[in-house]
Amino acid sequence: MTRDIKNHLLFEVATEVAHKVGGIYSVLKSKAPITVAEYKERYTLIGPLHDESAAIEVEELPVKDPKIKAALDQMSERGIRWLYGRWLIEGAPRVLLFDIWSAAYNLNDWKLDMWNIAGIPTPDHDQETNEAILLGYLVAWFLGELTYHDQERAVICHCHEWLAGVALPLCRKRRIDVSTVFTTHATLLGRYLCAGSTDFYNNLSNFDVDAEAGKRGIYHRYCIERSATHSADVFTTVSQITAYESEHLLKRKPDGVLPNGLNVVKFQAVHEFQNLHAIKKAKINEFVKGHFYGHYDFDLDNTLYFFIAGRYEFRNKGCDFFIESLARLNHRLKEAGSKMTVVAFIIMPGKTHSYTVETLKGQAVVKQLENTIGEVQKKVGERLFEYCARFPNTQHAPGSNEVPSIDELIKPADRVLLKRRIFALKRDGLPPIVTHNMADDNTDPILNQIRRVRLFNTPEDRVKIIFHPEFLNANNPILSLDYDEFVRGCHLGVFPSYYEPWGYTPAECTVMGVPSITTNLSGFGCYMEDLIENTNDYGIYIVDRRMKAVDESINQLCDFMFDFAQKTRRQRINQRNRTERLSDLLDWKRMGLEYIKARQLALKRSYPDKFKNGSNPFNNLEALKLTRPLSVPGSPRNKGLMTPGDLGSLQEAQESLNTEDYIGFRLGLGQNGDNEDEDGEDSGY
Ligand code: G6P
Ligand code: 1S3
Repeated sequence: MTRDIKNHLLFEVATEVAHKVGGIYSVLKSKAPITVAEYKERYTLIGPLHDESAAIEVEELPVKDPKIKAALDQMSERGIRWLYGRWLIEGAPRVLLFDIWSAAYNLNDWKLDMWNIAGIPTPDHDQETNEAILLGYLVAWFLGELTYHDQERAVICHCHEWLAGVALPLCRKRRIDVSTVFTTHATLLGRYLCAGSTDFYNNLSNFDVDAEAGKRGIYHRYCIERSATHSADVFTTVSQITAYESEHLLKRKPDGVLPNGLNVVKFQAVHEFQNLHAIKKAKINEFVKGHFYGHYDFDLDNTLYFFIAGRYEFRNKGCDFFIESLARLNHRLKEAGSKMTVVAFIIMPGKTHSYTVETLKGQAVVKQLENTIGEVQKKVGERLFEYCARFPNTQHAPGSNEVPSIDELIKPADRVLLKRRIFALKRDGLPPIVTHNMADDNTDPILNQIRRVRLFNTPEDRVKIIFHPEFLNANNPILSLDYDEFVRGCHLGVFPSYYEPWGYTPAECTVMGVPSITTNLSGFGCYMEDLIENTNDYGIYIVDRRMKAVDESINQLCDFMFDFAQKTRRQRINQRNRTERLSDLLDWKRMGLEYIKARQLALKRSYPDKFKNGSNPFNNLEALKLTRPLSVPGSPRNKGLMTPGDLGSLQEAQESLNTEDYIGFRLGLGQNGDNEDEDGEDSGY
């Protein structure tokens, strides 16, 4: 069938549309502005309806497009409930959310169909799989109706992750006239195998994938993931390392890599992010004073805040490495007689009951002290004024213009009050490691490792630990900061992941000008290593977890942290400036290019005639061109011209789409030379 390729419709399907669970939400949300700029109303995100999040995130709108409306009306007639509207985020993309449970009456038939058409078994008890099936069948149903009602425009369906991938084998089996892309953000088996004690990367080509999936009770899920991978016109993943993993575990070499970007917001004044660091750090200081009450014997001017954050996957996210290397860092700082204190935060949501009484008390006693001091200060001020202003002190007689003694200003009653507050700061035990009552305190892997390495926040320790087993939120009573505010206030993010297909955490640090440590097993780490020489200079430290033995890698991580702790304030400020300059490299304006290539390749594979003899419906690229980022990146030395996701056959699409033409800028070869000397003068911010 001939369809209009150039004005095609784009649907992106995921379970995290207007519903935050993890990284895919960040991908879709941050990418929305550039995709809407390109597609306007031809772009719709599809996902399952979650009433609570939709109520906050989505504004309902009438369906204007008559063809989409016709398709949805057909489904409504058969009892399907859906919500169409505008996602209330930057770019305001259209969303179509299906109430998957309104289709539950079909579940058994659809499961049987899955078995008949694809040989995929689906056990009853797996709720997540049932939901994936309902969503997949609804999406395929919708696309079938749409392509029947709209025979003019081509349609691209881009599915993210196995949970949203069931529609892909259905589209293929039913010969629905759509072009498809499947992006996996992690493989099921990869996540499971890495979480165990497998030597994953050295054995990638040897795993008996079916048996491994079977042993872990995820065979049916794995089948869905694999069928989505093989049915899509174009198969992609988020990094080279996950591409390699996918090739072995999912048995298809990805056509390309679609790395994750961020919606980089530039401040009017370049130094604004440095000011923000100081403001947010002051808020963390407040919390620290409360947390360590009674043991607050270190100088906050010589204190560094390090942190790890993310989904609580102890080994995959490298929390085991972090704690072990902190213990080694503690030892080295003590040995070196360092005056620095490192407060290391672990922000990973675990099962908890509530904040501990000790945690709440710490903030309360410090607050009380602050209030009392405020009252005394006021009284002292009044007394001082009275004394100085009154006759005869204003006369120039000998001895009459003296300032009052401290005892005249702070009266016995004030002293009693202050003493009471100071006594309230006495505590028997050490400052706590964890801020919450954990549901499984005895078996919690993080707590157990902290116990093993004996980092108990003693006064001698130069490294203190605070485990906050809940995501941060400005409305929390204790550490009342949103995550990004907290990151800004910290000095170093530490993410020594073992399994990390991309890794938004270090990328987010980078765009906020906060140095971070990552590994060469994370998509982000490999991407930066490929792009920049001497990443350390730019505050991107990459631990080698590929070629080094475990002990060596932990030492390397410890070295990075130790060296960082030796830096002067000026050196830290300079390094933050450099880190922040890398942010353009992570902007969707650059990364989004790979999505465009993937879509063009999908169209080319579905409609080869339209691209015959080098012709290309997208030749007039003017309409697609994105604006050049406002500032050119600083000094990263490009290791050679490449696009963010260069790999495999996505190059097919490059005959018609060239990075230079499209994005209009090169990595800062020879531009904006970075002459900052580590010890040189900083510009004052
Ligand atoms: C920012 C502020 C400076 C402040 C510095 C503290 O750069 O603009 O005024 O002195 O942060 O840096 P530090 O690394 O010690 O937290
Ligand atoms: C996945 O989320 P995760 O933290 O489970 O997808 C993210 C978005 O692509 C990615 O950044 C991350 O590495 C993956 O692991």
